[in-house]
Amino acid sequence: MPGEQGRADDVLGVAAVARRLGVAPATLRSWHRRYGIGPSSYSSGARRAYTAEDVARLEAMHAAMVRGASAADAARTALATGLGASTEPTPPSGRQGGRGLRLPDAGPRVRGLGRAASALDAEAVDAVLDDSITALGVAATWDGVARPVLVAIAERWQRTSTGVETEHLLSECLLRAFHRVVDRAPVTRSGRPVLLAAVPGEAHHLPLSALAAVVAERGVGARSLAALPEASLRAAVDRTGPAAVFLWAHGPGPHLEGLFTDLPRPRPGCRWIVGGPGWAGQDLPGEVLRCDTLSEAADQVERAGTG
Ligand code: B12
Repeated sequence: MPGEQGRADDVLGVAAVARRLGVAPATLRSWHRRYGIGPSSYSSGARRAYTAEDVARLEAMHAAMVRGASAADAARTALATGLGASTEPTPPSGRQGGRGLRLPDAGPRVRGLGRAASALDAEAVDAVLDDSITALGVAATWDGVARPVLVAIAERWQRTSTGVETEHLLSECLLRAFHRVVDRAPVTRSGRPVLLAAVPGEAHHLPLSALAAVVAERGVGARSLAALPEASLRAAVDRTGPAAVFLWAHGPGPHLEGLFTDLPRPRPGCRWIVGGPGWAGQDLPGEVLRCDTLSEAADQVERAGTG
């Protein structure tokens, strides 16, 4: 059959292979440079042209990473076993999550993410996150894959005062992964906008980005604004007239209880929702709903935003 996959003279360019694997072209170039896994007949300066065999090897590497191997281990496995390579990841080399991260009983995705983040391998982190989001969705990726690693990173920092660079790298990759979801998701459900923001001065706003991505997956249009000074938060509520406002607070603060007093009250009514450990013990107005989990918050925001 003409155009059949796998013919010996079939070659693909870097963009086509990247699309097929669901990674960026830059990732493929970097795998080639770093791990020697690329087009078999390549001379410096030429365009990369991948044969079916080259693509099969890359697919084996990608599958091994997704199942928990580090990029380096996955490349070694794919190169060593040749075409038709096993997609089993190389067993972890003793460190369950990379450089002393404690991840007991974690599955391969969590360990893979821990290792990639510890190695500061942003491309591998992106690959694990994108694959997980495609397979499981944002909420399950946040709760079941990303959060365990973040918690382990924080635990290691308390134990050893090391790893802030890992925390920063993983945070940046997570923010980018969530933004990619929001960018790709069309708004399919009409209604008044919802406003997602972190409380003034709050630097920990990853859960807010996760929420924005889950809401986007559900087709609801949201304005996500991270942390705003109080006056800007008031202006944002005033100008968008939202159906719901979700406010995230990680850290506690004396300013939190009073925050609602000065916020405009949009007409028709607005659902006020808060989340995050910062709200614990705060005496909130009766109209404010507190959510403990990402899914609960997403359900509330979705209900208000579509209904
Ligand atoms: C990522 C991170 C950062 C990132 C934040 C990036 C970003 N844009 O958000 C960066 C690198 C910027 C950062 C900086 C700092 N951080 Co920090 N950081 C974290 C870390 C690892 C995760 C934060 C997070 O996203 N938590 C959410 C999830 C992962 O936590 P969780 O417990 O599983 O979540 C619970 C709930 O929040 C809820 N939940 C989870 N997700 C969602 C979503 C929704 C919508 C809802 C409703 C609920 C919900 O469910 C869980 C069960 O209760 C935490 C550790 C931690 N465990 O939280 C430290 C942590 C918050 N940071 C800490 C510190 C000290 C700092 C720094 C001062 C120093 C440092 N380590 O770099 C700076 C200060 C920044 C500042 N200017 O204030 C301390 C705070 C200690 C304290 N009590 O004050 C922590 C607790 C680490 C620790 N163990 O010491 N940090």
